[in-house]
Amino acid sequence: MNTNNELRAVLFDVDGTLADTEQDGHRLAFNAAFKQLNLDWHWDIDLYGELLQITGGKERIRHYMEKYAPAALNKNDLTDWIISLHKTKTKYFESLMENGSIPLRPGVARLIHELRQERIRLAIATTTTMENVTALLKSTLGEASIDWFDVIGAGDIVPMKKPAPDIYHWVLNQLQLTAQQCIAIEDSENGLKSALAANLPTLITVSGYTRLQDFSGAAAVLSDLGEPSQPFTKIRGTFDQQWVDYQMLSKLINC
Ligand code: XBP
Ligand code: MG
Repeated sequence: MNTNNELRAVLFDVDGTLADTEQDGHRLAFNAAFKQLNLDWHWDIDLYGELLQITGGKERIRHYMEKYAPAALNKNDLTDWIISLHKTKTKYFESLMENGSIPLRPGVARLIHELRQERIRLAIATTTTMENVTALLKSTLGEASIDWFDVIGAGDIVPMKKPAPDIYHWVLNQLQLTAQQCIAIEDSENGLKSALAANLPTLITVSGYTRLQDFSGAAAVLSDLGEPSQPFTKIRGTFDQQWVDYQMLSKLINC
């Protein structure tokens, strides 16, 4: 194994990694869209945790219909209907973000600022939509932060969503970097599988819905990125640091 790779870029997942957006963000947005369309669907916390196995909001809606509301599948414009329902959901999610209802997770802002100072390139590789990414960045880091990311790979830009590696391949190609020069930061098993399939070293910070998932192959598994005043809890990995910084990420890509 080559052990002198130089860290050139950090590829951040969004949902569950930058912010814990699923339970009190996306889930509420889905339910608000169902209500607006007079659907008697309600995704409670437990059901949403089950549905999160399917990445992509449109794919998740279709999966829900197949399993719990099959009668609703017999629309002759089903695909367009799902797209329209998802657009409504995205509008609700954007307004939740504009209200500042979901903060960044511990250590995220600190690490982003530090990486910028170290001239390490930043990128995003996410299953959610570009609209949701920009809404979250604007509400937490300010409008200018969108330009801090050299590449933002989001949603339908690729044909196959996580756990397929497509989004990470796309981002690496846009960065013109090799996987060995980068590290992915993820929160879920689907995200880890996607990043590993693209040969990316991957750091996991578990989130509300993912803490019991299988993170085999991760470079390290932590409670979060940590702060000097609020060290992370180490779940798996052999290192002494107590918060994630540029030096720790540089070591992790040479493990
Ligand atoms: C998590 C997802 C997304 C969100 C919902 O994305 O799977 O589908 O749950 O967002 P990430 P959309 O890769 O950032 O963890 O409804 O826009 O898909
Ligand atoms: Mg995620």
